[in-house]
Amino acid sequence: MQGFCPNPPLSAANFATNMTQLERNALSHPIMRKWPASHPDRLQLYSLPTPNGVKVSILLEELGLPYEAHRVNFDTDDQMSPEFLALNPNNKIPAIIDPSGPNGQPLALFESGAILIYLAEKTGRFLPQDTALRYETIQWLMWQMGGVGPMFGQVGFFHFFAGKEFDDKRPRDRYVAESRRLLGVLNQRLASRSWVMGDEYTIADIAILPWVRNLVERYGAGDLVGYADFTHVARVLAAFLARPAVARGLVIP
Ligand SMILES: N[C@@H](CCC(=O)N[C@@H](CS)C(=O)NCC(=O)O)C(=O)O
Repeated sequence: MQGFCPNPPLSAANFATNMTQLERNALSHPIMRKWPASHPDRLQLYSLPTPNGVKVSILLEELGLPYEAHRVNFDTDDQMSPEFLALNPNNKIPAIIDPSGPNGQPLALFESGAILIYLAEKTGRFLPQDTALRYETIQWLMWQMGGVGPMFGQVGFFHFFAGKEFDDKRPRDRYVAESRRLLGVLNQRLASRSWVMGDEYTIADIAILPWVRNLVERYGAGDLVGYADFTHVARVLAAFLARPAVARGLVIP
């Protein structure tokens, strides 16, 4: 499997007497050199509490799966290190290694949407079993991945991060308008529902709501996008943030 190498494992944990072959395979990944696994039998998460990162930590907390979280520090460009790039050549968090993936083999995975689907399918939770409802959930998850994440992220750049210094406000305004449009779509969807999929809380909520929180609370773009108009979004975000697993996941790792 690409990314796995035959180098001798470096962690002392490798020499634990009752280690399975599976755990040895997972430990041979280059990323283990920089972030050694204390519990190689557990799912390994490489992340940071950003809106994309917390999607996975929140789902893991909701699932109660045993896992080990490693912090990928952007201040020291950890995401550009050869060890991290061996797991995600796209230099972005979150990424995981599941030592007991499909067919009992380790599975390395990046892209938060793919990780959410994988974990939901592995556990049979937070993704409806019914085929049509399952695709509807994935549809909203993809809506977040293709729309909400990139657009809200650009609002963050042009309003909160370095781009706020730019005199020309046209790029900012373009992303603000698109973000407002997306919030309107979500508001309409939630007008008659408790969660994106109705009564059932799913990975679509776990993908979308951390981005809404970030836009308003971290980027401080609430007034800019007219957040006060989106009362259904605000109601559902409050319900989301009240979940104990969400509160825990938001600060991991
Ligand atoms: N589509 C990706 C986006 C991941 C992403 O943009 N991660 C950001 C943090 S939220 C990151 O790692 N940035 C570091 C960099 O670009 O160097 C996903 O959903 O996993």
